[in-house]
Amino acid sequence: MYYFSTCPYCIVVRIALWWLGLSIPLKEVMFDADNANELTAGGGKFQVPCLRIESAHGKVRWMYESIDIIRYLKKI
Ligand SMILES: N[C@@H](CCC(=O)N[C@@H](CS)C(=O)NCC(=O)O)C(=O)O
Repeated sequence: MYYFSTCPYCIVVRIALWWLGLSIPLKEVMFDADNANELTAGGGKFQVPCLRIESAHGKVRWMYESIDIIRYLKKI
């Protein structure tokens, strides 16, 4: 998940991750230009939180809204 530490929406999702006992790779975008470029190029805009979801078949989806991300995480 792409995030930056002072983003309140990211904080909510990170609390949900903790609550759900999930551990996923976190990519910081405020100080890491490579991560920021990856997010903008892949997802289409610079907005966090953004969850990059890769299916077993290799299909990639970029999910932006915090509420949608939390709903998705609760189901996995
Ligand atoms: N409705 C979105 C709002 C996300 C949002 O506003 N994120 C801010 C950071 S807190 C953002 O990425 N802004 C773009 C920027 O800083 O350029 C959500 O719930 O995820």
